[in-house]
Amino acid sequence: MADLIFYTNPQSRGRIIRWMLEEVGQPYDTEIIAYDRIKSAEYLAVNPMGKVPAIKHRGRVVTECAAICAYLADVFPQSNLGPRDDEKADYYRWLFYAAGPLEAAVSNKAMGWVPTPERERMFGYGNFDKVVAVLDELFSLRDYVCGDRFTAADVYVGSHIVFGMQFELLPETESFTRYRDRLTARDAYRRGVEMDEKAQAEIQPAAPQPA
Ligand SMILES: N[C@@H](CCC(=O)N[C@@H](CS)C(=O)NCC(=O)O)C(=O)O
Repeated sequence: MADLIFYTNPQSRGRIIRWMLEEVGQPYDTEIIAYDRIKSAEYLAVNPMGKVPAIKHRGRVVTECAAICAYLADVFPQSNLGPRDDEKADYYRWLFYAAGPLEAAVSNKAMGWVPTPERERMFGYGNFDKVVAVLDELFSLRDYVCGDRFTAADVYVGSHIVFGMQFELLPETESFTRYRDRLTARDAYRRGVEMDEKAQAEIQPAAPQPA
């Protein structure tokens, strides 16, 4: 048994962590949590939020995709996915920006909750268009979050861009499209997608075809 356990459901944000784990390249065991088991006492003992993903490493649990990405980059420095000193400002800035303002802006927009201009100051993201414009400018100026090198911040920020475009929650700007194509061409990304598709097929075998 590996000392790293990955709790996930293939149709969840666990796809972010699957990708990260494949980038890291260390052995891990996967425990698929079906949605009808997600609030079981057994899984609540791992994550009291009853949400996936989570990891357990050497007996310690980490939840929250952004934290898991940063943690894995940290504890496996040989993966070279953590920030160098001169990359730390961008790395932490955009990692937290994606976990806070970006995630809130996208999910509020998806629900149709748009703050009035007078209320924007209360919302950490201001308004959705501003969030998109800031990120669009960032990726017009650089290939990766920290400049010219892929880091764990790209797994997390990039997942928001890739899945946001896939679910039509973010616009297909030129810079987002280039960034998405660069990320989804990575071997680890592709392996992760294949593994999750296989896991999904095992949970939900294809319906028999009519004769
Ligand atoms: N803030 C968490 C969000 C996790 C989350 O919302 N996971 C969803 C799947 S994408 C979930 O487990 N939903 C099941 C439920 O809430 O019952 C993270 O970044 O990991």
